[in-house]
Amino acid sequence: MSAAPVPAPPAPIAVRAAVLEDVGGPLRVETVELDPPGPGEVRVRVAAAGVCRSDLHVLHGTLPVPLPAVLGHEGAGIVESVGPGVTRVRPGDPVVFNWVPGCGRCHYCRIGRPDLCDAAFDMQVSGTLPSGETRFRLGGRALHHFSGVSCMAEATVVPEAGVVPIPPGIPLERAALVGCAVTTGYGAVVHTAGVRPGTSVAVLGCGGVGLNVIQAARLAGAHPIIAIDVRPDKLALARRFGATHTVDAGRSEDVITPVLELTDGLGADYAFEVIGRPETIAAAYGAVRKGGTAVVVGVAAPHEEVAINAFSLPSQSKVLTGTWYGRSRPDVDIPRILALVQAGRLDLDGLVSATVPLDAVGEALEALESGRAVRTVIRMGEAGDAGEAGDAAEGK
Ligand code: COD
Ligand code: ZN
Repeated sequence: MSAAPVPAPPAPIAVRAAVLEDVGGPLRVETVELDPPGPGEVRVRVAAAGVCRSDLHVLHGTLPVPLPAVLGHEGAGIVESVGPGVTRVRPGDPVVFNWVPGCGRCHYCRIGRPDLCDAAFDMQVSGTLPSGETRFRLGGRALHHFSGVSCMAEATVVPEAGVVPIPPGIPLERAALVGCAVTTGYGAVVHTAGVRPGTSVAVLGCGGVGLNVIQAARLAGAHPIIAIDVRPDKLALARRFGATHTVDAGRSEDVITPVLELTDGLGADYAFEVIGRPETIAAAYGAVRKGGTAVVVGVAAPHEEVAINAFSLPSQSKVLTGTWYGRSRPDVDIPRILALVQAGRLDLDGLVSATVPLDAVGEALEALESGRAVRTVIRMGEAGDAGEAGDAAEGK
């Protein structure tokens, strides 16, 4: 009598991926091994990845994560295979990546705050999947995952909760941006601040995320919407996304006085800091009226502190709060945002500065760093179509 044959374990596949070995770079595109998905995991053929400033923060070490790692946390693709126990998606499903995959079991998930999920946070810190394992290898060495996504690669393995299924037919090169920039900006306005029609909004920092704060504020009916940036080209873009007034912070460091002037001397009802610097966080707090709300979207380096006048806390009763991934519920928000895009209420096309192949990821990060690019989209598996990363918004 012979034992039943044991099926051979599925073989890893070879994929090209953007690998960061050390802080400071270089970020190299390498051919790496990718294991099949384990229990509760999904392998996704990546269609497109957006280049976000947080990837740049990892490169510079201001967002410390375990290295070496495959970067990328904003993207979309098609499910290729699923591991044991996966029920929410099937091979062939189009998905957007969710970089805060709530575990559904911790205190924060149970109270309806998956944005604060302990397991998702631990996963980001450990650079692994929730199992504690990694699925990428280079030359026999394990590579870490970034935010459980690592989508600057032709394919990746993520936890089941790290993908949100989306309706078929939506261009994945645009849906990719909903994985971070759009959901973060929209959520900051809709969930964290709860902006009401007719209220005033100031936005400090009009990059990929800040422009989405602006267009969500427009959607919420805010007026005025005051855009503040050091770059005139970003301010021009901000107007296209719904800003009614602009303040050039490159001309004067004092951005509070212009906000007061535009709000009858009161200050804005809401201010959003979308840069990640102590000075601009303090300016956002200073730019809101008594009882108003300042929302910090940007993440400063871990050692930095913000000075807030102690007397103002009780006497002006302002709310100073933060938002992580726009305090969103990605399963609900991502399909909702895509429906708004399809209805013409939110703009994704105007965010895209260029579309490039994976090999141009280094140039795309440089274009973001220099301020030339808003979002560069990396199209996997084929040549890009828009020349140099950092050109003006495509077709605009
Ligand atoms: N005053 C006004 N504007 C400024 C100033 C200043 N002193 N300094 C820079 N700016 C402008 C820049 O000109 C630019 O337009 C904008 O601020 C920043 O935009 P981007 O496009 O460079 O950056 P985004 O929009 O891609 O990202 C912004 C974040 C704040 C989200 C990001 O930098 C961040 O803090 N990331 C860490 C948080 C995190 O991990 N998030 C997870 C995924 S995003
Ligand atoms: Zn991001």
